[in-house]
Amino acid sequence: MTTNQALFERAQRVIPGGVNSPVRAFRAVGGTPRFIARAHGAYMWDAEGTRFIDYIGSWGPMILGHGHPAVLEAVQKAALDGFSFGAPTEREVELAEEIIKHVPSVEQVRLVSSGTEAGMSAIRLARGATGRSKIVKFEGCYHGHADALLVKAGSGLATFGHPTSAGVPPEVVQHTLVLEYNNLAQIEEVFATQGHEIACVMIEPIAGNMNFVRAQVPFVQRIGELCTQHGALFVFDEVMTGFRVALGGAQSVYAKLIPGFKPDISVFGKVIGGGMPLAAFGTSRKIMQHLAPLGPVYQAGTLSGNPVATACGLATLKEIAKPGFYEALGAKTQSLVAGLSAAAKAAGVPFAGDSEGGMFGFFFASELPQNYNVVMATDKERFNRFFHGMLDRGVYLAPALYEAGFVSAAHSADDIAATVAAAREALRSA
Ligand code: KE4
Repeated sequence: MTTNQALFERAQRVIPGGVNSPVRAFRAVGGTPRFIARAHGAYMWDAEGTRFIDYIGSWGPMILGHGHPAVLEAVQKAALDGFSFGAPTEREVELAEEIIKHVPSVEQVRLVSSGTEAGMSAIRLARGATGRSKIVKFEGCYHGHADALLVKAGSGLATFGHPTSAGVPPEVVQHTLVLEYNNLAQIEEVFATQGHEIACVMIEPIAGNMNFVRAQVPFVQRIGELCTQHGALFVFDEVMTGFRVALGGAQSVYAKLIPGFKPDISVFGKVIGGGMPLAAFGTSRKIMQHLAPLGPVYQAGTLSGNPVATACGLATLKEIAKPGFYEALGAKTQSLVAGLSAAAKAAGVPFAGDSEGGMFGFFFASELPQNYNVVMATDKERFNRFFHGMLDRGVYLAPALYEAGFVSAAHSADDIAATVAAAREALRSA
């Protein structure tokens, strides 16, 4: 039997770092990545036959668990009818209708193949629709690897960002302002001085790329007000939170707390593809009039709205739209976080956790961080020891301090109990 280590060595000879996406290489936590052979329900099995309770869920898409029968059937049937046509299909329309049905702020969507593509296109659309170049993002939020979004905060508040990646020329990020998440004073100042030049503000409403940090309600409300006041567009990156934290995404959570709240543009991915390459961006019909082939903002994709991927996404959305789905998923996720918290308390370890719907996060810290710097100041070494202690006990958590975790409908109460039991042992010995 080929071991994970042997596969990793072989992979590194032909794929940079042995992976097709950096976080999979376990570099943040150390050790050898597990090469997954198969998955079903709440579980994954690696190349050595070891079973793991899966809290990655492909980084969010697998909200039903792996191999849901209705999804599997839909994909198999669609595949028999053809993989890709490069022409419109009815199912793309059905999926667009289903997304729009659950997200009142969206009147039209464009389907694409990845969250990066969706976020990049949303930015281009915001710039084209407003005729402005400047964009605002927040430290710790990840919106995919489009050049203009690989930026860290500049030296001063109103100065422009610096690239976080080699290969991104400084002039490409010169229009990107990076502010501190949950910092009201900074967003007020930037709009006071540059509001008329800002095309959009892009945010992860619950930042799963900082593990789990909620945008505070007054912060979200104020950004919405300032965008409206200055003619900028508020972009909600719901690639991770969309259809994951609630059927209407994080925006439906905030709409309950901020009367009449709606983002201008929404970005989706992950769950809407059900594990296949599919993402989307949506907004009002008025703003979408700027997009090709109607308007001058170009955007395209060979596999956009792919017939097999749309079958996977549509079957997934049909299942999660069923009554009680999110109530059950949310309660299960809360029980997991409560169990981990109790285990940490029993071990005398500082712990702060949170969850919304099927998304959760936790920190080895006494309280929940509110921004990137505080997240990165939490106990990383303990996190890494805990990660490996859990992995050794058959529980696969996110292999990085700054990543969120995901529970699926397939996780049973026994799986949650087994996870908490493993945590008690791992925390005692770490
Ligand atoms: P993709 O291009 O990876 O499909 O989506 C980019 C993206 C955009 N916006 C948000 C909020 C996201 O979380 C992501 C991707 N999330 C990461 C997990 N932190 C995907 C995992 C990976 O990079 O391998």
